[in-house]
Amino acid sequence: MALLPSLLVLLLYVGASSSESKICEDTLKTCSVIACGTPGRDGRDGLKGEKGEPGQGLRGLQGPPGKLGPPGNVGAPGSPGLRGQKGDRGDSSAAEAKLVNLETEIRTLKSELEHIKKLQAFSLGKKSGKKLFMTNGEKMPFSKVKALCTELRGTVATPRNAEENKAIQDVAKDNAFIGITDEITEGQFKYVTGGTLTYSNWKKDEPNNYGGGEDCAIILKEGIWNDISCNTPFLAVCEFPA
Ligand code: MAN
Ligand code: CA
Repeated sequence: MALLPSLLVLLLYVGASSSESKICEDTLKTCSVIACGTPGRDGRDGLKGEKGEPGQGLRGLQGPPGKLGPPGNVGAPGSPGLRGQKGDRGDSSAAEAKLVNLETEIRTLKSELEHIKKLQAFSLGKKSGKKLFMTNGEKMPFSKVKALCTELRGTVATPRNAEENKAIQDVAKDNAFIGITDEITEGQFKYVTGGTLTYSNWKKDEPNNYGGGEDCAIILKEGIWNDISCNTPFLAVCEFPA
């Protein structure tokens, strides 16, 4: 681009002095500016031209891979792993020592309990293989007798034969409730623990359901039975298994 003004100047100059053109035609090629007359000094370098079009040569080969990039960000935590196996048992020697002590203590207590039971049975005149009948000497309605004997893990004294009848008579020494009633079906006495009577020792003309309200029974001092009101208080006698 900067060449253009220089060329224009040159052309103007050629047109203006045709007489000297021949000389200059030759001179322009080889001679100095001074030989041609009055040309000015060279102008300054022009501005840099625009980038030219790419050349027509073959494209070069692909270069080697670039350098390794920077490391990426830290990823999210993974899911929890599987549960590990159960660990070994701890030291059980202390627990085993305690167990041995407890076993010794239980043996001692059992032995002492058996001894106490024997002493109690002896003091009560209890015969081996026979039921134990006991009274606290209190009189109360039949429902209370049942509740008291149950609380003591026993049942209401119930004579199942002449021998037991005598044993209860001896313990009571007074009129005492026995474990039979006809509360379910009038006139049909049954054991309160269940079942129909297999032994009885009624007084003559009893049970008579006197006044229409005698569903319980007592053993009289004489050992014979009478039906009576369940609400009248009589001695409580309980029985415990043989
Ligand atoms: C008399 C008899 C018995 C009855 C009582 C009630 O002793 O009639 O049968 O149970 O009275 O007190
Ligand atoms: Ca009666």
